[in-house]
Amino acid sequence: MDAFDPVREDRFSFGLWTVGNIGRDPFGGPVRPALDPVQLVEGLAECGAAGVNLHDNDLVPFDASASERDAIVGRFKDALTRCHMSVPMATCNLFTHPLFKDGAFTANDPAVRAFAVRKCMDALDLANDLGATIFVFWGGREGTEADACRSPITAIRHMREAIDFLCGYVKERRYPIVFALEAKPNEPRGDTYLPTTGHMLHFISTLQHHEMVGVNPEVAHETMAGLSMVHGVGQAMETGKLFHIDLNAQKIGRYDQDLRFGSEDLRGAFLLVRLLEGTAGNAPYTGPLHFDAHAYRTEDQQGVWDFARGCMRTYKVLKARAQAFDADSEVQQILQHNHTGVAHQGIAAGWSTERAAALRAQRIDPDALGARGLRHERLDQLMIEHLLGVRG
Ligand code: GCO
Ligand code: MN
Ligand code: MN
Repeated sequence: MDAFDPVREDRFSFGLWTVGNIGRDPFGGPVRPALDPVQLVEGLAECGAAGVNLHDNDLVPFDASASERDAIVGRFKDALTRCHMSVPMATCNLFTHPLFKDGAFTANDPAVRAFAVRKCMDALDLANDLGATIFVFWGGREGTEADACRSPITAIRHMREAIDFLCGYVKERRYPIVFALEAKPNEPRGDTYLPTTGHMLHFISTLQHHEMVGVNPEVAHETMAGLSMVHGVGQAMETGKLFHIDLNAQKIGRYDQDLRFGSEDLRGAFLLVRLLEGTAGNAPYTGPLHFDAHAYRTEDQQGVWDFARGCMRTYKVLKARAQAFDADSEVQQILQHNHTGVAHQGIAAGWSTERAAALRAQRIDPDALGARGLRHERLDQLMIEHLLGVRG
Protein backbone atom coordinates (compact mmCIF):
# COMPACT_ATOMS: atom_id res chain seq x y z
CA MET A 1 0.00 0.00 0.00
CA ASP A 2 1.35 3.42 -0.94
CA ALA A 3 -0.10 6.91 -1.39
CA PHE A 4 -1.33 6.05 -4.89
CA ASP A 5 -3.38 3.01 -4.00
CA PRO A 6 -7.04 3.84 -4.66
CA VAL A 7 -9.48 4.29 -1.79
CA ARG A 8 -13.24 4.82 -1.84
CA GLU A 9 -12.88 8.56 -1.20
CA ASP A 10 -11.24 8.90 -4.63
CA ARG A 11 -14.69 8.39 -6.26
CA PHE A 12 -13.43 5.93 -8.88
CA SER A 13 -15.96 3.83 -10.77
CA PHE A 14 -15.92 1.23 -13.55
CA GLY A 15 -18.63 -0.15 -15.81
CA LEU A 16 -19.61 -3.80 -15.47
CA TRP A 17 -18.78 -3.96 -19.19
CA THR A 18 -15.20 -2.71 -18.60
CA VAL A 19 -13.74 -5.16 -16.08
CA GLY A 20 -16.24 -7.70 -17.43
CA ASN A 21 -14.92 -7.37 -20.99
CA ILE A 22 -14.20 -10.86 -22.31
CA GLY A 23 -11.74 -9.73 -24.95
CA ARG A 24 -13.81 -10.33 -28.06
CA ASP A 25 -12.90 -8.29 -31.13
CA PRO A 26 -14.00 -8.35 -34.80
CA PHE A 27 -11.24 -10.88 -35.54
CA GLY A 28 -11.43 -13.23 -32.59
CA GLY A 29 -13.65 -14.66 -29.91
CA PRO A 30 -13.48 -14.32 -26.15
CA VAL A 31 -10.20 -14.89 -24.31
CA ARG A 32 -11.64 -14.61 -20.78
CA PRO A 33 -14.70 -16.22 -19.20
CA ALA A 34 -17.67 -13.97 -18.45
CA LEU A 35 -17.81 -13.22 -14.72
CA ASP A 36 -20.99 -12.84 -12.72
CA PRO A 37 -21.81 -9.15 -11.98
CA VAL A 38 -21.58 -10.00 -8.26
CA GLN A 39 -18.00 -11.22 -8.74
CA LEU A 40 -17.17 -8.04 -10.62
CA VAL A 41 -18.52 -5.91 -7.77
CA GLU A 42 -16.43 -7.88 -5.28
CA GLY A 43 -13.30 -7.56 -7.43
CA LEU A 44 -13.77 -3.82 -7.91
CA ALA A 45 -14.33 -3.25 -4.21
CA GLU A 46 -11.13 -5.15 -3.46
CA CYS A 47 -9.24 -2.89 -5.89
CA GLY A 48 -10.43 0.26 -4.10
CA ALA A 49 -13.14 1.47 -6.48
CA ALA A 50 -16.19 3.18 -4.98
CA GLY A 51 -18.73 2.59 -7.70
CA VAL A 52 -19.91 0.32 -10.47
CA ASN A 53 -21.91 1.44 -13.51
CA LEU A 54 -24.01 -0.62 -15.86
CA HIS A 55 -26.20 -0.90 -18.93
CA ASP A 56 -29.59 -2.44 -18.20
CA ASN A 57 -28.58 -5.62 -20.05
CA ASP A 58 -25.18 -5.95 -18.32
CA LEU A 59 -27.26 -7.02 -15.35
CA VAL A 60 -30.72 -8.02 -16.55
CA PRO A 61 -30.87 -10.05 -19.79
CA PHE A 62 -32.86 -8.50 -22.67
CA ASP A 63 -35.64 -11.09 -22.43
CA ALA A 64 -35.81 -11.60 -18.65
CA SER A 65 -39.26 -11.84 -17.08
CA ALA A 66 -40.29 -9.43 -14.31
CA SER A 67 -39.68 -12.02 -11.59
CA GLU A 68 -36.28 -12.96 -13.03
CA ARG A 69 -35.38 -9.27 -13.10
CA ASP A 70 -36.37 -8.80 -9.47
CA ALA A 71 -34.31 -11.79 -8.36
CA ILE A 72 -31.21 -10.62 -10.27
CA VAL A 73 -31.50 -7.05 -9.04
CA GLY A 74 -32.08 -8.17 -5.44
CA ARG A 75 -28.97 -10.33 -5.47
CA PHE A 76 -26.93 -7.52 -7.05
CA LYS A 77 -28.12 -5.02 -4.44
CA ASP A 78 -27.06 -7.41 -1.67
CA ALA A 79 -23.58 -7.54 -3.18
CA LEU A 80 -23.45 -3.73 -3.35
CA THR A 81 -24.38 -3.42 0.30
CA ARG A 82 -21.95 -6.12 1.38
CA CYS A 83 -19.09 -4.51 -0.59
CA HIS A 84 -19.99 -0.89 0.28
CA MET A 85 -20.26 -0.07 -3.41
CA SER A 86 -22.62 2.38 -5.10
CA VAL A 87 -24.02 2.71 -8.63
CA PRO A 88 -23.37 6.35 -9.55
CA MET A 89 -24.39 5.96 -13.21
CA ALA A 90 -26.59 3.69 -15.28
CA THR A 91 -27.42 3.57 -18.96
CA CYS A 92 -29.46 1.72 -21.57
CA ASN A 93 -28.15 -0.66 -24.19
CA LEU A 94 -29.60 0.64 -27.47
CA PHE A 95 -27.08 -1.03 -29.76
CA THR A 96 -26.77 -4.83 -29.32
CA HIS A 97 -30.15 -6.16 -30.42
CA PRO A 98 -30.63 -6.44 -34.24
CA LEU A 99 -33.69 -4.21 -33.92
CA PHE A 100 -31.29 -1.29 -33.35
CA LYS A 101 -29.16 -1.98 -36.43
CA ASP A 102 -30.07 1.37 -37.99
CA GLY A 103 -30.26 3.35 -34.77
CA ALA A 104 -32.69 3.65 -31.86
CA PHE A 105 -33.93 7.20 -31.28
CA THR A 106 -33.07 8.18 -34.86
CA ALA A 107 -34.31 5.02 -36.63
CA ASN A 108 -36.69 5.69 -39.50
CA ASP A 109 -39.25 3.21 -38.23
CA PRO A 110 -41.44 4.76 -35.49
CA ALA A 111 -41.86 1.31 -33.90
CA VAL A 112 -38.09 1.09 -33.34
CA ARG A 113 -38.06 4.58 -31.85
CA ALA A 114 -40.99 3.68 -29.58
CA PHE A 115 -39.28 0.48 -28.43
CA ALA A 116 -36.08 2.40 -27.68
CA VAL A 117 -37.82 5.04 -25.59
CA ARG A 118 -39.79 2.38 -23.70
CA LYS A 119 -36.58 0.42 -23.04
CA CYS A 120 -35.05 3.60 -21.61
CA MET A 121 -38.05 4.12 -19.34
CA ASP A 122 -37.46 0.63 -17.91
CA ALA A 123 -33.72 1.30 -17.63
CA LEU A 124 -34.49 4.54 -15.77
CA ASP A 125 -36.64 2.58 -13.30
CA LEU A 126 -33.69 0.21 -12.80
CA ALA A 127 -31.25 3.11 -12.45
CA ASN A 128 -33.41 4.71 -9.79
CA ASP A 129 -33.85 1.40 -8.00
CA LEU A 130 -30.05 1.06 -7.78
CA GLY A 131 -29.61 4.63 -6.54
CA ALA A 132 -27.97 6.01 -9.69
CA THR A 133 -28.27 9.77 -10.13
CA ILE A 134 -26.69 10.00 -13.59
CA PHE A 135 -28.08 8.35 -16.72
CA VAL A 136 -25.80 8.29 -19.76
CA PHE A 137 -26.97 8.27 -23.37
CA TRP A 138 -24.45 6.99 -25.84
CA GLY A 139 -26.00 6.79 -29.28
CA GLY A 140 -24.06 3.74 -30.35
CA ARG A 141 -25.91 3.12 -33.58
CA GLU A 142 -27.40 6.55 -34.16
CA GLY A 143 -25.70 7.11 -37.49
CA THR A 144 -25.32 5.94 -41.07
CA GLU A 145 -23.30 4.31 -43.76
CA ALA A 146 -25.79 4.86 -46.61
CA ASP A 147 -26.41 8.48 -45.77
CA ALA A 148 -29.24 8.90 -48.28
CA CYS A 149 -31.42 6.74 -46.00
CA ARG A 150 -32.58 9.73 -43.94
CA SER A 151 -32.16 13.42 -43.61
CA PRO A 152 -29.71 14.42 -40.88
CA ILE A 153 -32.21 17.16 -40.03
CA THR A 154 -34.89 14.56 -39.26
CA ALA A 155 -32.39 12.49 -37.28
CA ILE A 156 -31.56 15.34 -34.93
CA ARG A 157 -35.23 16.19 -34.51
CA HIS A 158 -36.04 12.58 -33.58
CA MET A 159 -33.15 12.56 -31.14
CA ARG A 160 -34.52 15.70 -29.47
CA GLU A 161 -38.04 14.27 -29.26
CA ALA A 162 -36.72 11.16 -27.48
CA ILE A 163 -34.60 13.04 -24.94
CA ASP A 164 -37.38 15.57 -24.26
CA PHE A 165 -39.84 12.72 -23.73
CA LEU A 166 -37.50 10.90 -21.31
CA CYS A 167 -36.80 14.10 -19.38
CA GLY A 168 -40.57 14.28 -18.92
CA TYR A 169 -40.59 10.72 -17.61
CA VAL A 170 -37.88 11.42 -15.03
CA LYS A 171 -39.65 14.58 -13.91
CA GLU A 172 -43.01 12.89 -13.57
CA ARG A 173 -41.50 10.05 -11.56
CA ARG A 174 -39.51 12.56 -9.51
CA TYR A 175 -36.35 10.53 -9.95
CA PRO A 176 -33.24 12.42 -8.75
CA ILE A 177 -31.57 11.65 -12.08
CA VAL A 178 -29.83 13.85 -14.64
CA PHE A 179 -28.83 12.89 -18.17
CA ALA A 180 -25.30 12.92 -19.60
CA LEU A 181 -24.89 12.72 -23.39
CA GLU A 182 -21.82 10.93 -24.72
CA ALA A 183 -20.49 11.74 -28.18
CA LYS A 184 -18.45 9.52 -30.48
CA PRO A 185 -17.55 10.35 -34.09
CA ASN A 186 -17.87 6.85 -35.59
CA GLU A 187 -17.80 3.13 -34.74
CA PRO A 188 -19.80 1.01 -34.95
CA ARG A 189 -21.45 3.28 -37.57
CA GLY A 190 -19.61 4.96 -40.41
CA ASP A 191 -20.69 8.35 -39.09
CA THR A 192 -22.50 9.02 -35.84
CA TYR A 193 -24.88 11.96 -35.36
CA LEU A 194 -23.75 14.52 -32.78
CA PRO A 195 -20.13 13.33 -33.11
CA THR A 196 -18.32 15.45 -30.52
CA THR A 197 -18.85 16.97 -27.08
CA GLY A 198 -19.13 20.35 -28.78
CA HIS A 199 -22.03 19.14 -30.94
CA MET A 200 -23.69 17.74 -27.81
CA LEU A 201 -23.34 21.00 -25.91
CA HIS A 202 -25.18 22.87 -28.60
CA PHE A 203 -27.85 20.17 -28.96
CA ILE A 204 -28.50 20.38 -25.19
CA SER A 205 -29.22 24.09 -25.47
CA THR A 206 -32.13 23.21 -27.81
CA LEU A 207 -33.80 20.77 -25.37
CA GLN A 208 -37.00 21.43 -23.49
CA HIS A 209 -35.44 20.59 -20.10
CA HIS A 210 -31.86 21.56 -20.89
CA GLU A 211 -31.10 22.16 -17.21
CA MET A 212 -31.21 18.42 -16.48
CA VAL A 213 -28.97 17.41 -19.38
CA GLY A 214 -25.17 17.60 -19.53
CA VAL A 215 -22.33 15.72 -21.21
CA ASN A 216 -20.20 12.63 -20.64
CA PRO A 217 -17.04 13.26 -22.68
CA GLU A 218 -14.72 10.33 -23.36
CA VAL A 219 -10.96 10.64 -23.93
CA ALA A 220 -10.96 8.02 -26.69
CA HIS A 221 -13.86 9.55 -28.59
CA GLU A 222 -12.59 13.13 -28.65
CA THR A 223 -9.16 11.82 -29.64
CA MET A 224 -10.67 9.73 -32.48
CA ALA A 225 -12.16 12.97 -33.78
CA GLY A 226 -8.70 14.54 -33.62
CA LEU A 227 -9.78 16.97 -30.92
CA SER A 228 -8.42 18.07 -27.56
CA MET A 229 -10.30 16.30 -24.75
CA VAL A 230 -9.04 18.97 -22.34
CA HIS A 231 -10.61 21.75 -24.37
CA GLY A 232 -13.92 19.90 -24.72
CA VAL A 233 -14.05 19.17 -21.00
CA GLY A 234 -13.07 22.75 -20.23
CA GLN A 235 -15.96 24.05 -22.31
CA ALA A 236 -18.35 21.67 -20.55
CA MET A 237 -17.07 22.74 -17.13
CA GLU A 238 -17.36 26.42 -18.01
CA THR A 239 -21.07 25.97 -18.71
CA GLY A 240 -21.70 23.67 -15.72
CA LYS A 241 -22.41 20.73 -18.05
CA LEU A 242 -19.75 18.21 -17.06
CA PHE A 243 -22.13 15.71 -15.44
CA HIS A 244 -19.94 12.60 -15.92
CA ILE A 245 -16.67 11.58 -17.58
CA ASP A 246 -15.32 8.50 -19.38
CA LEU A 247 -11.59 8.22 -18.67
CA ASN A 248 -9.42 6.00 -20.86
CA ALA A 249 -6.65 6.36 -23.45
CA GLN A 250 -6.45 6.31 -27.22
CA LYS A 251 -4.03 6.69 -30.11
CA ILE A 252 -5.18 9.18 -32.69
CA GLY A 253 -6.43 7.74 -35.99
CA ARG A 254 -7.32 4.31 -34.59
CA TYR A 255 -10.50 2.38 -33.83
CA ASP A 256 -12.00 3.04 -30.36
CA GLN A 257 -9.26 1.49 -28.24
CA ASP A 258 -10.61 2.20 -24.72
CA LEU A 259 -7.13 1.70 -23.25
CA ARG A 260 -6.02 1.91 -19.62
CA PHE A 261 -6.14 5.55 -18.46
CA GLY A 262 -2.83 7.32 -19.11
CA SER A 263 -1.37 4.51 -21.21
CA GLU A 264 -1.26 6.81 -24.27
CA ASP A 265 -0.83 10.59 -24.48
CA LEU A 266 0.46 11.07 -20.94
CA ARG A 267 0.60 14.84 -21.31
CA GLY A 268 -3.06 14.91 -22.38
CA ALA A 269 -3.90 12.79 -19.34
CA PHE A 270 -1.86 15.09 -17.08
CA LEU A 271 -3.62 18.20 -18.39
CA LEU A 272 -7.01 16.52 -18.02
CA VAL A 273 -6.38 15.54 -14.39
CA ARG A 274 -5.03 19.04 -13.70
CA LEU A 275 -8.26 20.51 -15.05
CA LEU A 276 -10.57 18.06 -13.25
CA GLU A 277 -8.76 18.56 -9.96
CA GLY A 278 -8.54 22.32 -10.37
CA THR A 279 -4.89 22.48 -9.31
CA ALA A 280 -4.42 25.55 -11.52
CA GLY A 281 -7.13 27.38 -9.58
CA ASN A 282 -10.39 26.52 -11.34
CA ALA A 283 -13.34 24.94 -9.51
CA PRO A 284 -12.74 21.17 -9.53
CA TYR A 285 -15.04 18.52 -11.02
CA THR A 286 -16.67 16.69 -8.13
CA GLY A 287 -18.60 13.93 -9.90
CA PRO A 288 -17.65 10.28 -10.28
CA LEU A 289 -14.33 9.45 -11.96
CA HIS A 290 -15.39 6.70 -14.29
CA PHE A 291 -13.05 4.52 -16.33
CA ASP A 292 -14.62 3.35 -19.60
CA ALA A 293 -11.76 1.12 -20.67
CA HIS A 294 -10.82 -2.52 -20.78
CA ALA A 295 -7.76 -4.72 -20.40
CA TYR A 296 -5.68 -5.82 -23.37
CA ARG A 297 -6.81 -9.03 -25.04
CA THR A 298 -3.54 -10.59 -23.85
CA GLU A 299 -4.77 -10.66 -20.24
CA ASP A 300 -6.41 -13.20 -17.98
CA GLN A 301 -8.57 -12.11 -15.03
CA GLN A 302 -5.54 -11.17 -12.93
CA GLY A 303 -4.46 -8.88 -15.75
CA VAL A 304 -7.91 -7.28 -15.66
CA TRP A 305 -7.45 -6.31 -12.02
CA ASP A 306 -3.92 -5.08 -12.82
CA PHE A 307 -5.55 -2.94 -15.51
CA ALA A 308 -8.18 -1.56 -13.10
CA ARG A 309 -5.60 -0.72 -10.44
CA GLY A 310 -3.43 0.84 -13.13
CA CYS A 311 -6.18 3.25 -14.25
CA MET A 312 -6.76 4.46 -10.71
CA ARG A 313 -3.09 4.63 -9.68
CA THR A 314 -2.15 6.62 -12.78
CA TYR A 315 -4.95 9.10 -12.05
CA LYS A 316 -3.63 9.59 -8.51
CA VAL A 317 -0.01 9.89 -9.61
CA LEU A 318 -1.02 12.51 -12.17
CA LYS A 319 -3.01 14.38 -9.54
CA ALA A 320 0.11 14.55 -7.33
CA ARG A 321 2.20 15.65 -10.34
CA ALA A 322 -0.34 18.35 -11.22
CA GLN A 323 -0.34 19.65 -7.65
CA ALA A 324 3.46 19.83 -7.66
CA PHE A 325 3.49 21.55 -11.06
CA ASP A 326 1.04 24.25 -10.00
CA ALA A 327 2.86 24.78 -6.71
CA ASP A 328 6.19 25.27 -8.51
CA SER A 329 7.26 28.90 -8.11
CA GLU A 330 8.86 29.06 -11.54
CA VAL A 331 5.63 27.82 -13.12
CA GLN A 332 3.63 30.39 -11.18
CA GLN A 333 6.03 33.12 -12.23
CA ILE A 334 5.63 32.34 -15.92
CA LEU A 335 1.86 32.11 -15.65
CA GLN A 336 1.62 35.40 -13.78
CA HIS A 337 3.94 37.07 -16.26
CA ASN A 338 1.61 35.97 -19.06
CA HIS A 339 -1.59 37.09 -17.39
CA THR A 340 -0.63 40.52 -16.10
CA GLY A 341 -0.40 43.09 -18.82
CA VAL A 342 -1.94 46.53 -18.65
CA ALA A 343 -5.39 45.08 -18.39
CA HIS A 344 -8.55 46.72 -19.57
CA GLN A 345 -10.93 45.50 -16.89
CA GLY A 346 -14.00 46.92 -18.59
CA ILE A 347 -14.71 44.04 -20.98
CA ALA A 348 -15.56 41.56 -18.23
CA ALA A 349 -17.93 44.11 -16.67
CA GLY A 350 -20.01 44.05 -19.85
CA TRP A 351 -20.88 46.56 -22.55
CA SER A 352 -21.46 50.21 -21.75
CA THR A 353 -20.89 53.34 -23.81
CA GLU A 354 -18.45 54.60 -21.14
CA ARG A 355 -16.48 51.40 -21.03
CA ALA A 356 -16.26 51.35 -24.81
CA ALA A 357 -14.93 54.91 -24.73
CA ALA A 358 -12.39 53.94 -22.05
CA LEU A 359 -11.33 51.00 -24.19
CA ARG A 360 -10.76 53.31 -27.15
CA ALA A 361 -8.76 55.72 -25.01
CA GLN A 362 -6.52 53.03 -23.58
CA ARG A 363 -2.90 53.05 -24.78
CA ILE A 364 -1.96 49.62 -26.09
CA ASP A 365 1.37 49.14 -27.86
CA PRO A 366 0.87 46.31 -30.40
CA ASP A 367 4.55 46.15 -31.35
CA ALA A 368 5.69 45.79 -27.74
CA LEU A 369 3.08 43.06 -27.20
CA GLY A 370 4.07 41.31 -30.39
CA ALA A 371 7.77 41.41 -29.51
CA ARG A 372 7.32 39.85 -26.08
CA GLY A 373 8.44 36.22 -25.61
CA LEU A 374 5.89 34.22 -23.64
CA ARG A 375 8.25 31.57 -22.23
CA HIS A 376 5.96 28.72 -23.25
CA GLU A 377 8.98 26.59 -24.14
CA ARG A 378 10.22 26.83 -20.56
CA LEU A 379 6.71 26.30 -19.16
CA ASP A 380 6.18 23.18 -21.24
CA GLN A 381 9.61 21.78 -20.35
CA LEU A 382 8.82 22.32 -16.65
CA MET A 383 5.61 20.38 -17.19
CA ILE A 384 7.49 17.55 -18.88
CA GLU A 385 10.04 17.41 -16.04
CA HIS A 386 7.27 17.27 -13.43
CA LEU A 387 5.58 14.59 -15.47
CA LEU A 388 8.80 12.59 -15.68
CA GLY A 389 9.23 12.90 -11.93
CA VAL A 390 12.59 14.70 -11.94
CA ARG A 391 11.25 17.94 -10.48
CA GLY A 392 9.08 18.77 -7.47
C1 GCO B 1 -18.11 2.82 -26.48
C2 GCO B 1 -18.81 3.70 -25.49
C3 GCO B 1 -19.54 2.95 -24.46
C4 GCO B 1 -20.40 3.83 -23.60
C5 GCO B 1 -21.27 2.98 -22.77
C6 GCO B 1 -22.10 3.77 -21.80
O1 GCO B 1 -17.38 3.36 -27.25
O2 GCO B 1 -18.33 1.62 -26.51
O3 GCO B 1 -17.85 4.53 -24.91
O4 GCO B 1 -18.64 2.22 -23.69
O5 GCO B 1 -19.65 4.68 -22.81
O6 GCO B 1 -22.08 2.27 -23.64
O7 GCO B 1 -23.06 4.45 -22.46
MN1 MN C 1 -14.99 4.29 -26.23
MN1 MN D 1 -17.80 5.63 -23.15
